[in-house]
Amino acid sequence: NVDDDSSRHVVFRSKLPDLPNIPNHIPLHTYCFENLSRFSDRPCLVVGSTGTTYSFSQTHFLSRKIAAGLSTLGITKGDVIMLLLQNCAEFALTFMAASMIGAITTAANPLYTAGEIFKQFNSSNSKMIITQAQYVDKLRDPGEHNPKMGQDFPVITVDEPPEKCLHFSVLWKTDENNIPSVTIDPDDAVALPFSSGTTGLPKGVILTHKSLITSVAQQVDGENPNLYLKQDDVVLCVLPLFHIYSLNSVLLCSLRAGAAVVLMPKFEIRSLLDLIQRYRVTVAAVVPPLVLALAKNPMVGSYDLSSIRVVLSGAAPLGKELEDGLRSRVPQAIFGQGYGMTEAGPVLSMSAAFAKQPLATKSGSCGSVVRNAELKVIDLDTHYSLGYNQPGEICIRGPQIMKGYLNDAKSTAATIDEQGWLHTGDIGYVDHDDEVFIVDRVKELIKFKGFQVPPAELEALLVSHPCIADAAVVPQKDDAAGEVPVAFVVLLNGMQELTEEAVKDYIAKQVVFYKKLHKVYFVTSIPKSPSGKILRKDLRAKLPST
Ligand code: 4UV
Repeated sequence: NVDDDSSRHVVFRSKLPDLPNIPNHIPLHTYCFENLSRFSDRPCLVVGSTGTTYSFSQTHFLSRKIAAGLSTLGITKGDVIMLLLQNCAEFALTFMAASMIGAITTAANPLYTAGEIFKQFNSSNSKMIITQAQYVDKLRDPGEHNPKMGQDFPVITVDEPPEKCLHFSVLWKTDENNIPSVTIDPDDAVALPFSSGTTGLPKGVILTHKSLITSVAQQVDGENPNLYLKQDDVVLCVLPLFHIYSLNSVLLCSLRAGAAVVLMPKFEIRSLLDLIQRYRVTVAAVVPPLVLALAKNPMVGSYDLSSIRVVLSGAAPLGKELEDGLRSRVPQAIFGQGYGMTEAGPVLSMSAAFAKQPLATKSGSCGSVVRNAELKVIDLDTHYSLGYNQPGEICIRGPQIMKGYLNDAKSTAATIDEQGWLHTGDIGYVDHDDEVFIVDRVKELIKFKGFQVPPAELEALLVSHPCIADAAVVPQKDDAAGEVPVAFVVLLNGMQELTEEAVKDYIAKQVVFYKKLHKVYFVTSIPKSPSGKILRKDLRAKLPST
């Protein structure tokens, strides 16, 4: 599976045969609902806590109604709407609805602070927010430069609407036949997740109809799908839909394949186990901290997890010990990893053990590159591509990758090169069995339990403190979270009384829980390259145990 030409261009391809045809010329919703008639009465969205179930035909019908409703409220093609929701049926319905009218969804963590929400809201030029009553207070006092809710943009809640908000039912009052007819180009955006990529602040990642269809097809389509989902599968949706992993590999893949999705608003071990047992979950998409909980929590022993046939872990490195721990709890399940990056559409590689005709895979591998895509590993200095077993930066090319960053041509050009290769900032290698192994990360990004923590965002907040002259944030290894952010801080002359606690508090007030600083080291200067880049490696080397 290696093409080796004279220009030192070593390209790795999937171990599974390419799909002869990916229908990525149609809109995403048409593609996802294409096979609807084969399973229209089967369960599609199952609200775990209440048991409320929407069949595929109901899901399609309600998405159409909401599409008409969004349009009645003034949302038109190219507009962005923001979802600030825990996992719920309304998330899925609204995402599909937006696609139907050519609108774009940007989803954010509902636990974000007002500052974080408005950064994304403004940067994406969102036109409305759909959320839950409990998060509305954060939107009420947006500060001077931000738009005002109710006045500048509507806020819709899926539950009892607080003052100045509309109830979600406004969206399904319109006749579904009133969906405006829009022409959707495969290169039009449909999702706008935010990611800091290899450097800098979070940016809007333009995922088009073509990108997401290609990615879903690479996983679940064809005679020998890489991720074989069947109509009688029950897929666990505990990972947040506002992150691309769950949106793509759980929701969109299940819609396409006709599998049911059991929605869980947030992770809590007892209810998770209860849902797995009650709904006979067959496919569990998880992240390493969830594997840890399943492998170690004594409660697991009292639940029946025998229905699980596939466990897919992704979004952060998974230790072998953890994997073995979970294997002993669910011995019947096939266990493997997926490797994704928001900008990559998102899936780069996935375990071929999940295929319809499964292949043997090694523990620790992130699977084989997805079908109809090219992966190469390049030397960081020479940029030559490397052969088997040689670690370097992983690059990916194919119709699934992002179109680019929203309004940021410079960052786009720094990430996707002229030949169309997306540079991941991950260091890995491909072994002789065409399996991808990730060994390190050269990009700044910190991952706390799979959540993105962009150092540049914390550094900008730190230097906005009146007593701080300079700052750098780097990851420190952590057993429970994988990595946690820690800061190196240079105080302004004469400001020496600023304490570690005060710095931590200052940041904690402005960010979601997983971006909080775990440690602050006061230093006299931040090491930088001649061009002014922070020498993060030098700082990481100063940390205990790394
Ligand atoms: O941009 P992001 O937050 O995106 C993700 C997406 C992950 C997945 C995983 C499986 C899927 O099926 C899927 O649809 C999406 O995490 O963060 C991207 C960075 O996270 C690290 C790596 O540094 C990426 O560049 N990462 C992601 N997956 C893995 C990983 C993994 N399996 N092992 C190690 N690091």
